[in-house]
Amino acid sequence: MLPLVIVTGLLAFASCKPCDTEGSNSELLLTLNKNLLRSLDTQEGTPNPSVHLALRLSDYHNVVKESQHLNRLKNDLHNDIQSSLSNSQSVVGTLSLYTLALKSSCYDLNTIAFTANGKSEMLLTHLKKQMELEKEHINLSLRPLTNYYQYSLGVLALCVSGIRVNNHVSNKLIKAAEHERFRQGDSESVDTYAMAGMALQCVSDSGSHVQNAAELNTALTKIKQKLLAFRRADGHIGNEFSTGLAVQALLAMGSTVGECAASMEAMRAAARSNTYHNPMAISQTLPALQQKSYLTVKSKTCLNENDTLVLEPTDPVVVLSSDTKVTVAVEVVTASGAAALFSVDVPKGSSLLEALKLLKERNVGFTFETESSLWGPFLSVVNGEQARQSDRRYWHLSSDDAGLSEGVGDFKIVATQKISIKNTSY
Ligand code: B12
Repeated sequence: MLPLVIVTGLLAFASCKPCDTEGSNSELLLTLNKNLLRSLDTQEGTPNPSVHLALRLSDYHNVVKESQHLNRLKNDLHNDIQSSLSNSQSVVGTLSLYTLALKSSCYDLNTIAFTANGKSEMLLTHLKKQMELEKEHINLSLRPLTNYYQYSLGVLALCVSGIRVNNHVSNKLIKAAEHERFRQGDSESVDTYAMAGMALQCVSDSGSHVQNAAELNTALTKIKQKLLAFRRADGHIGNEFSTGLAVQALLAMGSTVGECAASMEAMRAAARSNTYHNPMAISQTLPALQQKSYLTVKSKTCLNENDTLVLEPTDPVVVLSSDTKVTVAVEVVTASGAAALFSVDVPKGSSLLEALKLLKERNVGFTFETESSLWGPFLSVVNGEQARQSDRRYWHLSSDDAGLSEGVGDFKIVATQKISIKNTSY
């Protein structure tokens, strides 16, 4: 009898192995999904449209929390965009994410309006106008007012909302892809290739771009080749934070899930090691892991949704600061090239932001300011010098000559090291 039990047990174990992997994968996705949902309650400031979009694209929902968040977007984010529009600031990226978020909740976009120059017009009319301004700027300087990532978001948002994108507008994106103008700082921007790929695929699917169909196809092929060429040995495309968008784009452009398997596994491995703790990072990765892309918004019906996503109460996390101290040397290089070096001891595991705060408190001549953004605090002023995005400058963060792949809020100091903060043009 005993051998039979053992054989049966072994068989059960063997046959369950593949489903075990699937089981642990779906558990991982559920954890990411819950973390994203939890971020709605914990994140301060303006509600995040990218988080909303990812929650809405997910297979599992908490309909009550999602509709409460939709209301917050319609109030708080809406007011933010309205005041930027009133100050004639370019908001094409935020406006596009807001559009995608509303559309992902199947909200009637025709009921949303903004006022500018004393005139109230519909959201999509504003988006179209903003895109025209961006396009004019490209005519003048080969660059949009904002960047090609936001320009792509604009094309995507108009397209998934069923608006025919002006040929001149999409042509600028086609040309930029052709001439490899998608850059972030001094390197190519994988995220931008991905967003442009999704935008142009939508335009291609809509069939409205008959005039230049051949050029559109060439651009799509080029973007796909580029994304595949950015693949690293570990499966990530670009870095850990661009892989989600890159996989979304590849799926949208017709790659099979099998072709993206290595990148999917790379993202799962990164998720297991808690790389995606920033809600923004989860929001760009989770759709890809669930084999979706932002293009899915176009056909979203919001019917028969699985409303089973619930948050278990969590014990309050007590973060004990480490007794071990590490030293951070902070080098500041201003626009004129003048360098200054500061140093501070911090508990191991502190964020760079915490280290900079400690340094500031010591009154040794180091000061800094941050601006809030969807990704968290963006370092904008150091020692009184502002690196203005309007002048196409920013404070670039690096360690040992390699650019940090996270900002000041997320980057953790785990060993004694030197961080360079350099006023750089892009
Ligand atoms: C364009 C871009 C930039 C431009 C933005 C200016 C411009 N007008 O073009 C510049 C070159 C300044 C830039 C800088 C940096 N960036 Co950047 N950037 C992007 C990109 C491609 C698009 C951002 C965007 O327009 N979003 C759309 C709008 C609607 O959202 P938004 O939040 O309002 O956008 C603003 C902020 O996101 C802010 N911003 C841009 N990058 C970063 C990075 C961090 C950490 C923060 C807090 C804010 C921030 O600038 C945007 C425009 O005003 C994203 C790609 C992505 N997947 O999101 C990477 C991305 C956000 N950047 C990234 C990084 C790492 C940086 C740097 C830290 C690089 C470095 N080593 O110095 C610095 C920020 C340093 C600082 N001073 O705090 C990572 C963030 C990953 C993470 N886990 O935090 C991303 C995801 C790229 C990647 N795959 O690695 N970036």
